[in-house]
Amino acid sequence: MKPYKSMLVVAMAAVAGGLVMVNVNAGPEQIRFPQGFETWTRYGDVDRHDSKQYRELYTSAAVVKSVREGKPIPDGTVLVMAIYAAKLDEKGDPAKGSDGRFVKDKLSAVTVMEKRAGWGAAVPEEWRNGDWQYASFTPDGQPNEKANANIKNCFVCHKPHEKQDFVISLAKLSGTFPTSAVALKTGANDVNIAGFKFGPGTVKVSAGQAVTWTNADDSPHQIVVTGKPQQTAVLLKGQSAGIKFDEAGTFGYICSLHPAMKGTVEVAAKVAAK
Ligand code: HEC
Ligand SMILES: [Cu+2]
Repeated sequence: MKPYKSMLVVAMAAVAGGLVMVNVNAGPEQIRFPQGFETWTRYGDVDRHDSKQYRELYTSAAVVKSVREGKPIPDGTVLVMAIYAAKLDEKGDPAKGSDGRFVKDKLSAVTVMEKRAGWGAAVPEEWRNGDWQYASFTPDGQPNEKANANIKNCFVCHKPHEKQDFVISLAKLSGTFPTSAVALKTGANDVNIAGFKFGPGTVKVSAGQAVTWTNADDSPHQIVVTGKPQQTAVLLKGQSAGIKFDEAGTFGYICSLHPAMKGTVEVAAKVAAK
């Protein structure tokens, strides 16, 4: 049994046995609902084309100040992501406001990450995120039991962002997020990622050539070739990366962060040199 699970079981057994509940410091139950988060500092927002959501990111003014001064994210930091449904147009696509951004509809969830010295110890090392813990709440501030029962998913998805202390929106927090639009690339082996879509959806190359992906979205993306141990790093806005295809064939790929994003690479056999 995984240590993380077993601690929960011990806690439940303690309750069942009528013993005094001890704080096992194990998981989402340690994180309190961030009451009044709407009045905290909003350091960013995200249009999610894939899930037709609009998200707002909040933390304390002190954390924003400290990170903008180049300091590490402090102990005790609470990051809140409020997830709203996006307003939809007649076609069912997210409507855009006068600023070109999604328009928020109803609040659907409040997710939180909180960092406290020692909290990481209860999390199995394979998916530990430093001293961060995660929790999800319903719009009325109750623990989202279903999401919290699968809390490992939060850790696993944030884990590739280890180099930025597991905070995916760190560039927004630190005020270094690029605000200008990314120039789309037009080479034969180029694929642009814009609006959570790969363009072109099918790219044709010859064996031995590389395909280069460029991320023009605010959200990060990561290419993973299906059934192969080939993937790019997580690409932040404006970043590019290539994958070389040595064998002829048709290869599917997805974005590991948004698995509904799919594309295809058609690799033709190498043409013999004339
Ligand atoms: C499928 C991958 C994925 C999973 C699973 C996931 N997240 Fe995230 N999370 C993201 C991405 C990507 C962002 C950046 C904002 C965006 O693009 O929507 C993010 C941002 C956040 C933020 C804002 C701070 C930051 O890191 O940028 C919080 C808080 C957060 N997630 C909490 C959670 C919680 C709690 C869970 C589990 C209930 C969870 N996340 C599960 C991908 C994921
Ligand atoms: Cu993606």
